[in-house]
Amino acid sequence: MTDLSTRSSFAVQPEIVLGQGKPTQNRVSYSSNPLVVQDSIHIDHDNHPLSVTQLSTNMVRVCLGEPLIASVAVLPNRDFHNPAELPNRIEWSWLPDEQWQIAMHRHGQGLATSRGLYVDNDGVLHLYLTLPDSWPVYGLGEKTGDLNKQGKKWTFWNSDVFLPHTETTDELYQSIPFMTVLTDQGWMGIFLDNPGRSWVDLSLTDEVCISVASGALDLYVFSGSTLGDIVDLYTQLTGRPFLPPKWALGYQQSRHSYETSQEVRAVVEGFRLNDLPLDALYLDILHMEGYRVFSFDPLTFDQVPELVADLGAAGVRVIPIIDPGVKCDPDYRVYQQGLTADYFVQSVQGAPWQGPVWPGESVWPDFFQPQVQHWWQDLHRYYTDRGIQGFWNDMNEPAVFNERMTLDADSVHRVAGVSVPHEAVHNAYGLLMSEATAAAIVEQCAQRPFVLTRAGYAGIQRSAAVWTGDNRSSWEHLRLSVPMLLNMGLSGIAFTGADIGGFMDDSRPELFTRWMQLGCFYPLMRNHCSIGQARQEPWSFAEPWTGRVRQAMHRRYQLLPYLYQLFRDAHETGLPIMRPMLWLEEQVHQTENMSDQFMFGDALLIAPILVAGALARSVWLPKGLWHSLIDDFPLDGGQFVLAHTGFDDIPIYLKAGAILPLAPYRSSTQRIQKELRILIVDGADHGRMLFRDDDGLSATPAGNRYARLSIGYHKSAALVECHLSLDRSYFKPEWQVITLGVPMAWKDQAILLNGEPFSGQSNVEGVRCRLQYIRPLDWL
Ligand code: MIG
Repeated sequence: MTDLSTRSSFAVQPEIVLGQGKPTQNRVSYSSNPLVVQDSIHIDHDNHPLSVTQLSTNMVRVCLGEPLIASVAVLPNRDFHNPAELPNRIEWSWLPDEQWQIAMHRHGQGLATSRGLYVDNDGVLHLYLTLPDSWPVYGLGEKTGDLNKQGKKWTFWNSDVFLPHTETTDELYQSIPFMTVLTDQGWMGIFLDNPGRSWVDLSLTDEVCISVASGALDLYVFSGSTLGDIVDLYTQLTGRPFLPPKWALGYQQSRHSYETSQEVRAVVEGFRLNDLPLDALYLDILHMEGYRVFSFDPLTFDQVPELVADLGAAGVRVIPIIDPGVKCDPDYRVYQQGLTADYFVQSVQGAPWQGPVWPGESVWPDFFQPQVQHWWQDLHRYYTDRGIQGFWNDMNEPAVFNERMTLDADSVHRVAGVSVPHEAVHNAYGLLMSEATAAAIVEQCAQRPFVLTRAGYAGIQRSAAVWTGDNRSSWEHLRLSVPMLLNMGLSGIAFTGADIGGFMDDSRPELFTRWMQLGCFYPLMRNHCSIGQARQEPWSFAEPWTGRVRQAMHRRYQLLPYLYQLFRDAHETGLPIMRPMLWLEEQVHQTENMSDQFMFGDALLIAPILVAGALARSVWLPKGLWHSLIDDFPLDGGQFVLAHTGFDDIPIYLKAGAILPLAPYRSSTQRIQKELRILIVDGADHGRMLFRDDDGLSATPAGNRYARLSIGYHKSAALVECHLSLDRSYFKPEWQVITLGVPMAWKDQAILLNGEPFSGQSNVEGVRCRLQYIRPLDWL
């Protein structure tokens, strides 16, 4: 049939499977003929009108039924850019037995199909699509298990799961019903936009069933040549990740809870005494007065502005936790205001819906109303007036200490003047809270926001970083974090991390050290631990462990310019920072479920040690040449290698020929970075890189408002020509020296810099430029 020889073709296979709905399900049949208008198709139906719209060459929307609320995930923008040349026409056709097919066309051939819609006795809508079991599936947000999500039924319902997260755990805090599929002929993406309860059932044989409990079955289907194309399209639709302030890329320390300002000061001092970096310190729920949000306990946290200022001078930001539950207390201003203005979620009877959470009986702001978001945003002045510039949103699934673990299904949100039951919009709650929180920072601090959230929905990447909730101090949870964070990255959320060291249970020296060694490659590097568990500040396990931990933490700071570059790429293109090995699309059968190693950008390969006692592990090296960071030894890729490592480090490989922007170690991103290091990894005869820098704090730079440094090199038998050009006209970076670190192997070669012999010292656009022969491990 179709000519599918090229990788760039759209690839939902046109295979129709008829009549397999469960007996309790009734097929929804469409008897009228479709109305076709330009690039869209409509079919009327009393309950489930169907519309298909081509949004771009690579994107089609199929909506069955009417959405209950305007999407909180999808941006109003309709100007999509296509990453690849792909089919450009959709067509509708009836098939025998009232089945229908939606085809995206390429060379006139049908390529996409569905076999119909069913509704079961509970009113749940199910749509079956063919999907061979051999096509691996990625994404689906925050889920346990391996990288490939095939073979299970996944539920989307934001839940506070305190029990250990295991392979059989399904619902977690985030709901991102978006998956990417590696088909026979390229990549496909499917995004279900429904903020109520939904399911993606991949446990069926050669098909997927997508279901929604309420509202519309609103699907976006993407096609692309690469996995990156799909993530690009999805983040065009739902928004790119926000560009964080530089400080948020530093090391962050948390504990439930640092209980007094004295304790906070002592912890910060511990970092200094132990020569460890720190950029942020969290205040968990015990900072509040009786768990009232927007308060400090006056006995334990007096003189907060001084505390925040002193920590600021030490290069440390203070990040308080904010939960959505507002204590029912007639003498409490937040409760009074919300009550008077009618800002809380209602019960069916019309009074504010009440339930128990940390402060006792509480009520929940109805973030679906813009005026409630504004009010909440304003409340943050309590903190921003005290110098605080970052926030932590917890319990925003929302979590309630009742049997349902959340608000009643029939509690009422008012969305654009219409009453909507909580059940139908539950998963959007945390996203709307985080948006109000991010807006507070932008408005009140006039700088980039940093919000860390536990709950979220598709689009959460626009406003918040995400951590994976209450993990445990166990090797299992160390391992679990890798595929979970990789799939979150493929679901549009670039800024993620798991609690380093583990939240519940006591961490142990070896586990903690291995976790820090991995955690310095989490986009979010945050150590957090529960009340009542053993201390796990980085020095808690004494030598020789602290030294090992220190090395990992220092490395994080040396890598910050490279990491910031990755964050900028994520912000501009949606690309994840942690990438699975199959991202490179080589020998896919080998890498399609590789859950224990990953790429950190495209220049570093990280193979964490995930097993107790292990001093060696096997590592898959993709094609090309790779330099082990431990011994600077070049290895040929396209094979597994056995990497020996002690407790001091984990296997890390640098891609031959790569150029990495690095920095000397600093104890905080707030300490001046006098030098920029440019590391050229041996093994290639040419390379190029563009590095852009800015102050890392003021509102997201657009257009030209960066310093730009471009670096290139060409190597021939006897000569290396390097080119370096710097444009500081829009921003003057704080570094005054650029050190070009070149391979030892270049020692017997003549090196030219911008056409002149380069022996050691030079000057580029008023910035001193030096040459150094180094091994990567000298700088990392
Ligand atoms: O009911 O604020 O996941 O990070 O330390 C538990 C106390 C509430 C859950 C969060 C955790 C936090 C804890 N919170």
